[in-house]
Amino acid sequence: MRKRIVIIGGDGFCGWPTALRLSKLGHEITIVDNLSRRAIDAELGARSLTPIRSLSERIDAWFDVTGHYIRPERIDVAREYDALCDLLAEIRPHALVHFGEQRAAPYSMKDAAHKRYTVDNNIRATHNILVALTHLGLDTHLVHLGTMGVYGYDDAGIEIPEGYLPVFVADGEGGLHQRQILYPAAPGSVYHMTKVMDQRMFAYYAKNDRLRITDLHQGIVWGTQTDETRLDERLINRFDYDGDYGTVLNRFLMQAATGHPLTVHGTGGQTRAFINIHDTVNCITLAVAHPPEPGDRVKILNQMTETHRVRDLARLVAELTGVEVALVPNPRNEAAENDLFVSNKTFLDLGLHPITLREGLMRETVEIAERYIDRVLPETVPARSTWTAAQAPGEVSEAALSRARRLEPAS
Ligand code: NAD
Ligand code: USQ
Repeated sequence: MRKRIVIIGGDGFCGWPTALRLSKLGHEITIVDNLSRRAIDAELGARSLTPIRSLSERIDAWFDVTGHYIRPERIDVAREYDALCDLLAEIRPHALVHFGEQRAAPYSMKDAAHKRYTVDNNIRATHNILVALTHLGLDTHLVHLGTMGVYGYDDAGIEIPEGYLPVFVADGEGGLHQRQILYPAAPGSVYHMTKVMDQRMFAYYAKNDRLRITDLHQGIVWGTQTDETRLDERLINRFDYDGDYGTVLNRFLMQAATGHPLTVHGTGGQTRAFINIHDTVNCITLAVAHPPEPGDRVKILNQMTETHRVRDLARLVAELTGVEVALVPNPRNEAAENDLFVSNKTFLDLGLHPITLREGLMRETVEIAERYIDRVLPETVPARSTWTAAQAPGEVSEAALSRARRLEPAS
């Protein structure tokens, strides 16, 4: 069935390749974005490693290459509620995919202004969407990109279920009552905290207004290109590597390409969940095709394919590329070591064939980084945002940097 789909945040790293895939499948796509991510690059003096085109150039290129039209709408969904309502009333979408939030934990922890911006933007964006769908009486399936980070990394010693935890409550008279509760939240940054708050809003609107909601608890995304963004240079996806927005594996792959020592925070004992950008797109396509029924509780799916410890990833990348590993101070207030076991049963049952960390894909990502090496802004690499005054920036020592410079091949 051809669906009308609104993609909020469709100019971003996950949103752009998702918009292209859903458009290729024949759906009618509208991208809503306020281009705040591009503005934040300007604020930080950073930029995507890959030379991304403007949204209108991207959309024209997609039309040239495939004949599919994507409609762009510049709306700030956190602040322009009326414009959002007008658009949704006109389109009456079958599905709305919500990527439109400030998504970097380090950016959210910089200072009071960035904490406030992240909360204001993310909570208002999500609530505006929920209230607009409710008051317009739309039967739209809302698919939200949440995060594995809502569960926290507390070494629970159990497999993390998909959102809900069965608990047994003693009634004091010898009886035990089973309940399903949202898995206890333990966010590790102000950004992650907003995703916890999103969850509560979803639970309320699913119950009170019978909205159909899928919340995807996604792990760390790595890679950059998908089958669709690869079709034309003008469709290239963004690749963040700076200390605020670069996620760990992409940072390591880019650092390897430039001969920069890999910036392992602390001991690198943090275990995290990962997913390649190809599977992000595959999972969202599956989620859009399988909405819950009105009146169902929020459908929570863990969108990840594997877990890895940060220092093991660094070792893998070092073996692949010969780059040095540096243990730097951890700018974050997080457990130094943790294990992580996660269920991703629903996506496997829906037919996902997970793409796991493969040398080929890592090599491809390093090659992309090598191709655009001239665009690297070295001053943006260190992670300087600290969680509290007790942490220090994740900077590589001058000695390790000059050792790495000496090892660089002569050009
Ligand atoms: P991104 O920053 O590249 O994209 C987000 C897009 O949303 C940007 O284009 C931005 O301009 C837009 N946006 C932000 N606030 C908006 C607003 N108020 N109105 C309209 N548009 C707005 O981020 P991404 O990496 O594509 O992540 C997308 C979603 O997936 C986020 O919600 C994030 O929390 C989640 N997620 C990302 C990752 C990851 O590793 N990248 C992992 C897990 C979950
Ligand atoms: N890390 C390093 N070195 C670096 C960068 C990061 O050791 O150079 C470590 C961090 O200390 C952390 C881990 O790697 O322990 C992951 O950091 P990250 O920046 O890759 O991921 P995170 O901040 O958790 O955020 C990213 C996305 C966010 C998403 C989240 C999914 O930016 O939008 O929600 O991944 S998850 O981690 O599963 O919650």
